[in-house]
Amino acid sequence: KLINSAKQLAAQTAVRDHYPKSPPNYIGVGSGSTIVHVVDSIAKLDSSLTATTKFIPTGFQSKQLLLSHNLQILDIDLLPAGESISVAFDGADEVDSQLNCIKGGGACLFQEKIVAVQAQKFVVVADFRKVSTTLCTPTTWPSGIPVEVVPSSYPYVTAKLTKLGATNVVLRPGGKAKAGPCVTDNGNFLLDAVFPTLLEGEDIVQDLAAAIKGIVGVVEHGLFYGGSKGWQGRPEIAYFGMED
Ligand code: DER
Repeated sequence: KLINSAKQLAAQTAVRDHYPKSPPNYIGVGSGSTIVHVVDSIAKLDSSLTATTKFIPTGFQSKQLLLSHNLQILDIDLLPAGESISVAFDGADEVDSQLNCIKGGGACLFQEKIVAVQAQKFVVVADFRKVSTTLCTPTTWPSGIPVEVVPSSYPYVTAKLTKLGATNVVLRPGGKAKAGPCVTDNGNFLLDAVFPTLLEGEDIVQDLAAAIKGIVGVVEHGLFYGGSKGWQGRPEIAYFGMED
C-alpha cells in the first residue's frame, strides 16, 4: 500500500512537472506497474493537452494501458523520421546516483530504449526500492542486467557474459505465461546476467554496456546510461516515491 501510494505521488509530480503545456506532442509511455499511475495522471489532465497528442507505447501492456484511457496511440515505427518525442515517461528496476538505470524487468527493454533515445526528455518514475548508489546492488535489484538476444545465440552469449564477469546468467523462463523461455515482442530471448556491484565512476556503466553490446547475438540490453562517449537513454530526471 505504502509502495503504491509512493508510486502514485511520484507519478503525479512527474506529470505535473514535465507533461508539455502546449500540444500537440508525441509522448512516450513505458511499461510496468508504476507507469500505470503516470497514465492515470495524464488521463486526468485537461483534454486540450491530450486530445491532439499521440502516445507511443513500448509494448502490448503499454498499448493496452493507453487504449483503456482512450488516448491516441502511435507505434514507434510510424513516428516520422527526424521527428522527436517531446517527453518519454517510464519506470526502472534500479537507478544509480548518476541516474543510470537497469531496465527490462518487464521484458520490454528494446522497445523502451528505442523510444527513450528518440525523446527530447526521458523521465523515470520509480519507488524508493529502486534507488542504489551504483548498479547491480544485490539488495536493490538481484535479477541482473536483462540482455535481449537472438534465440540461437543464447548459449554463446551466456558464455561471453560469464567471461565479462557475470556471476550468474539465466535464460528468462516464460513462467506461468508459457512453457519454455520468455519470448519478447521482437521474438527474442532474454538473459538475466547478474554482475557484482559496479564501482562508482563516470564511465563504468558505459564501458560494461559497450562490452555487452559488442557480443555477437546481443540485440540490446537493459543499461540506460550516459558517459563520456555519449548518451544511451539515461533519464534527465527521476522521481522516486519515497517512504513516508
Ligand atoms: O521493464 C522495465 O524497465 C519497466 O520499466 C519495469 O521494470 C518497471 O517496473 P515497475 O514500474 O513495475 O516497478
